[in-house]
Amino acid sequence: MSQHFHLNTPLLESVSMSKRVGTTVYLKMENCQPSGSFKIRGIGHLCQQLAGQSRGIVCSSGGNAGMAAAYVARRMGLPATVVVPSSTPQLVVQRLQDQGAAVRIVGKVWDDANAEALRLAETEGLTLVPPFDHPLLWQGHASLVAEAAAALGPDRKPGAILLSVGGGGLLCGVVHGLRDVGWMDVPIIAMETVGADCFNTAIKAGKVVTLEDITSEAKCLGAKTVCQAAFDFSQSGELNIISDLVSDQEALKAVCTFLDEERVLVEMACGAALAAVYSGLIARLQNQGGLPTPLGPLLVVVCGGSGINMEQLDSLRQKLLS
Ligand code: PLV
Repeated sequence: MSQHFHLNTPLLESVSMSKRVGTTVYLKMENCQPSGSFKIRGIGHLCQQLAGQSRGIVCSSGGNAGMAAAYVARRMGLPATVVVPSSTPQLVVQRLQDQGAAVRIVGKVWDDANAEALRLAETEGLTLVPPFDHPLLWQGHASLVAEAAAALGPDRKPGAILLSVGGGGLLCGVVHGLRDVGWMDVPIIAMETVGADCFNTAIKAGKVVTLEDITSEAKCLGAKTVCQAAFDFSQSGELNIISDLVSDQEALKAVCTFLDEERVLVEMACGAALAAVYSGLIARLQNQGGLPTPLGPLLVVVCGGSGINMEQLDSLRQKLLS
């Protein structure tokens, strides 16, 4: 049996969120993972499958995939190189280096950093760890649904699952997890910020498209193109995926409210999902018939993120909320 790198995270009931939504809200606390986000589930699994004999790994990242890759590489005794775009906060670069990774800063957005990671994998013979587009990542991420199902018990099922979408790896993993536990009738509410909205744009266009630029401050949602598998799930008719957007301001306010009410600091990438609760989107979807009334328990994936501290939060507040 190979060892797991991820933890079985707590499933917490949020009284204040439940009051706002009018149904019980459960928080799957992926911020508690050793690397600070859910990414370690998929990346741990992928590295176990692909990097056993590797001379080192290379990962392109907005930050959190890199944190997971660096953590896993350290545990496996492998060197890790993480390529991040220049939009990545210095605190993330420092945290990656503290985790033992060599950090390269290349390009303006994740897509530029990814091109460099592909080149390094090729020229240096390193194992490529993609942040969201790989079936082994989805298989690894699926474990969060199985854990939630075990924690809820045999007779309970969510009325909906709320999560954030960057490149779509978390979404694909949750779909796999829903399939594994027989919950394909549970709708998924897939949130992005305006300006990092490759999934929503693809749905509106009826095909995968590449955004011209990332203009949102939620840099960890900032892939210009959603992975094909996530788009295909949205079109398959196998399950109900509701794609919606919040502004950067709403995502940041959600981060602040979550800190006040749950005493947990998360990134704006995570705030995008939390904002669906705080901005009244769930009720709006119910009124429009997109979600049933009454709604069963709402399962929120608190995806977490390491790219935030008080200083970063203050500067985001000054930039977006003043
Ligand atoms: N972040 C990726 C992609 O960035 C990364 O490299 O870390 N919540 C958090 C805290 C995240 O860090 C990410 C992805 C997501 C949500 C979205 O996950 P995805 O990409 O699997 O949809 C460009």
